[in-house]
Amino acid sequence: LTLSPALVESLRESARSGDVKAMSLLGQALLRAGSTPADLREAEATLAAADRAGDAEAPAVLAMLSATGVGAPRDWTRAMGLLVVAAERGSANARGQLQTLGSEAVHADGGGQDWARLAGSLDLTAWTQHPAKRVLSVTPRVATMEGFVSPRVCAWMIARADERIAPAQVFDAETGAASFADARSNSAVEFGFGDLDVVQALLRAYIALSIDVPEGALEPSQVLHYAVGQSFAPHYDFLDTRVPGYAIEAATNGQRLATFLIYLNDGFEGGETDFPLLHLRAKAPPGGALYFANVDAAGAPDPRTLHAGLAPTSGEKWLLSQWVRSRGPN
Ligand SMILES: O=C(O)CCC(=O)C(=O)O
Repeated sequence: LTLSPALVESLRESARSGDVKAMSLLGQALLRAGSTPADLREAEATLAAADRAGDAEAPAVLAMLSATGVGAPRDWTRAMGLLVVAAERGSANARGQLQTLGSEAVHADGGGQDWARLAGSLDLTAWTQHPAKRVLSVTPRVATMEGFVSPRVCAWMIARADERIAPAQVFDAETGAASFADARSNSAVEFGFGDLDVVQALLRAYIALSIDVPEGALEPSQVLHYAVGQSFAPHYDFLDTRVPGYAIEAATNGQRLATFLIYLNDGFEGGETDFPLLHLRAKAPPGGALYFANVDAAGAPDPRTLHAGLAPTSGEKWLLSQWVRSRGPN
């Protein structure tokens, strides 16, 4: 939901005159890219007013704020409680999140529409334990983690991405702009702050924990889609600091230390992540993660990390791609 300034202003007018839907939409629009601290405060106040007036979506957005810890300390219990309120008022999004996060035992027991029960069954301990890793290469570090997330989380991420996927772009160091290139024939969607939800907040926290980096070092997550024949040609994820544009980017937002991939589906052939210089081709079952360092022990770009997303030869491939910086933005 990205709106022009004129539309935001007209929503503000309607919200002032007590239009609850306008309050909720205004709150959501204010959380989109480029929001200032003042936008955030206005969004919170507007969403809280919409929530008090019984809006179904506002509590789901407030749940996201609680889950990300933006504006107030992170509070998972409050976030889940707000999702239950939204679900009970009919929010399909909140219902989907609770079904994604609830335990399989509750689903098996017929509790798949029991919002409070689903919320209560969230196993927070499982999201805060380091997953087991299998090291495929020591230097540069390449490792897999089986069953990193559940099939329900994979399905949720595919559905969120499928709503607005578009051809992938590459970052141009000369102009600093994103552009389309033959090197990437696949599609991609990036999840900015306003696109987040409780499921994604948990996922991002878990990724950061599993590789021992602060959450602030995670770039916006992306979901990639490859149809048969589509690929991401061999490339590096580190910022080559010999190129002035990348040096500025690395100095501003940190070097891209690592790449964390989650395979979201199966039913495709080919489509491995290929490391030609390491003679390694990796692919994980759905929910499995593949993680690799892009820099050496001294933090310098490691050219051995050259890698490609190979084209599926049948089926389609969905992948979550998480680039990790050396620190949060300056
Ligand atoms: O699709 C793949 O397997 C690789 C993705 C990739 O290269 C990246 O996200 O940097």
